[in-house]
Amino acid sequence: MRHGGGVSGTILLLSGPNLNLLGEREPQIYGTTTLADLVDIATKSAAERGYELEHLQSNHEGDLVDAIHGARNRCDAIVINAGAFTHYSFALADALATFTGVKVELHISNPEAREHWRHDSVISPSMTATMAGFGAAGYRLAVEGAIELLSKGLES
Ligand code: CA2
Repeated sequence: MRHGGGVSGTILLLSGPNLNLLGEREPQIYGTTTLADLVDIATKSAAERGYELEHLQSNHEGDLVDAIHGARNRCDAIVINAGAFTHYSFALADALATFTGVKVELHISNPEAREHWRHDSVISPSMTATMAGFGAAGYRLAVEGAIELLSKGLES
């Protein structure tokens, strides 16, 4: 989607349940960075490449579904850390399947290297790409990767 004012497009960053508590607990897994810091990293990564970034965090599945619907035909890419919804939300998987832009699944940790129940992502089949295990840097890399895919016309 082309935007006015010299902006190349819009990326929607979505954060799922409990991510609002980042920086407060489990620093050995998730680091000491807060969600506000991560959003800042992603916003700067997008701005450096001419994109604007919107962010929504919610602990409620339906809010995230509504945000995905609202991004259809409006945003160019979705970067989503769906938190634990990654592992069981078929509603998010279905919603993401309706979004035809670039979709990047993002995780701070590497779920594949953790408990067995984290190994399955039910949203992955709806996604263009996955970025996992890079900690806070993943927020920069996921945005960079989404824009790289957009530049190659690799929307799904
Ligand atoms: O590594 C990731 O980014 C995850 O998506 C984080 C989710 C987890 O359920 C996924 O398996 C992997 C959980 C986020 C919980 O965030 C917390 C924040 C502060 C303290 C405790 C948990």
